[in-house]
Amino acid sequence: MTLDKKYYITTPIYYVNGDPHMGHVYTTLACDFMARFKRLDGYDVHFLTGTDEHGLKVKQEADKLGITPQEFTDQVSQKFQDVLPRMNISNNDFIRTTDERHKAACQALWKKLEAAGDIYLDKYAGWYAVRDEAYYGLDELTAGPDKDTMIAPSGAECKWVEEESYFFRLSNYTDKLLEFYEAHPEFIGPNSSLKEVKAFVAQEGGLKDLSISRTTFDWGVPVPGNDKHVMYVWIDALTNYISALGYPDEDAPLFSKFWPADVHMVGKEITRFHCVYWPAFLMSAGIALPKTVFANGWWVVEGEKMSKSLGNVITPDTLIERYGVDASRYVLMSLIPFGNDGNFAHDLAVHKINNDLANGLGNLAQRTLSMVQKNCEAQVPAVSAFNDEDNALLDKAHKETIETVRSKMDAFKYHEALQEIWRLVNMANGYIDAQAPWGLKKTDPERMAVVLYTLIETIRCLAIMVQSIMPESAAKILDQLAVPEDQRGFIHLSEEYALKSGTALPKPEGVFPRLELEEEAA
Ligand code: ME8
Repeated sequence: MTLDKKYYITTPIYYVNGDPHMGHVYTTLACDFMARFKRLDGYDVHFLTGTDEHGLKVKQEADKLGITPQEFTDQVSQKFQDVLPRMNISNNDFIRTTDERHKAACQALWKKLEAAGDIYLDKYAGWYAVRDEAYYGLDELTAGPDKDTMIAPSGAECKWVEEESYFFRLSNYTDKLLEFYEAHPEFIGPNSSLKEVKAFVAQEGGLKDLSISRTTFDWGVPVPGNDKHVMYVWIDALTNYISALGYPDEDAPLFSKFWPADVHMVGKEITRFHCVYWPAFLMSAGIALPKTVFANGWWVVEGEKMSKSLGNVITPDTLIERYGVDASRYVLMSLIPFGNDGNFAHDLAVHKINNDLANGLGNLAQRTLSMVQKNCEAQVPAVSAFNDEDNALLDKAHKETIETVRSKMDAFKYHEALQEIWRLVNMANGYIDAQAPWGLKKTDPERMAVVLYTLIETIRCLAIMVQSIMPESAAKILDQLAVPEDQRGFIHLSEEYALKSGTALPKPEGVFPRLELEEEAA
């Protein structure tokens, strides 16, 4: 039997109206953590990210700068692309909504919806927020600074807009969507998002038809057969998940292999688009639905919402300069339970890094490897018999930890997955203190060898498991243990691939430096 080990994961495609910041990096990193984890677990992974480049806002920004929207969007999209290697993101593709492949896919999808009888032309009048690219109902709005302006729940200013518009018959999908959520509770996570989406769809009177074209600007994908209209930015944006796989060619190698997606990772503010509109479009077009949409919560910084005006926006560079790439990755994924909102504060980050990395895993590796270097002729020590304590640690390293971690990852409980790995770090640090190998050199060198072997074998397993979150540091540790590059997958955690006595080990070097809080605060 061949296992169906393939996995398709996507980030939202980010708007090009601002520079990339910690929030964007967070969702992308959550996908990278999973993508790397699945690859190490033997899956064929396709990991997609990209930029969302159409809409009135982009046009307005470009006009302000006196450049074309295409020039503007080329510049900003490049910034999002440049961040990826800096954060060691392992995406397989980067989609831009200005790519020709994407525009063709949007038009093909549109024609499918039209052929299904779900698109009609009418007039739209309503309160529109350019910032959110969305219309709001009067019941959602509060009074603005003047009579022509209202304020959306997001804080965006809304203006009254009247235009001819194509509509999608979203009202046809109320029951179908509710039935779908009932049959597939795993479609939306976490549970708080599921509840919110269900409540929206189950609203009194059911879903209203959705305006899906604009005539007031032309920076978008033209509606097939009516150039006066460009597509609503969300129908355009959502299509990225299939255009990048070669849609409309449903036999394209990527599409036939990877669709439906295993997970669309999104911020919690855009679940409505991903869990209501997107599945309705796909149902209408007769395309399979993604398996899961998982929403991450929102970061605030030192208790405040990140904003340009407050000057508290944390950029990826700030993180990398302060903490280094791997520690930044670790801290973002371990500070808060994934799915919850969180407060990012530098003192919390420094504390976490020092505690878990410098004092935890780093210290364990450094002191063990130095002892091996000094007392075992810089070789993997010879082993005689393991006792119960050795076996308890080794069993956890070889089998038990990865089993729990795998189930936590599949439930998007990243924070608990990491906690489970650190349970093993703590157990190993407890073991080293209890066994006190430094005292055995004179009294029982054979036992010292067994203890040190048990420890470095545990460190080998730890390093294999942390590769998905801290790829560079893990590789350094695995190099220091002379683990062959083709023996670093989760399958190699088993005893069969254990370190071989007599293997020469290079001189160890510390992998996780301790950070100074005072200096950080300054
Ligand atoms: O919404 N905390 O793009 P966008 C956590 N183009 N995550 C954050 C965050 C924060 N403070 N700030 C941003 C769009 N994010 C659309 C998406 S998809 C077909 C189209 C993350 O540039 C989070 O994932 O506004 C959020 O959903 C995304 O960035 C919003 O990016």
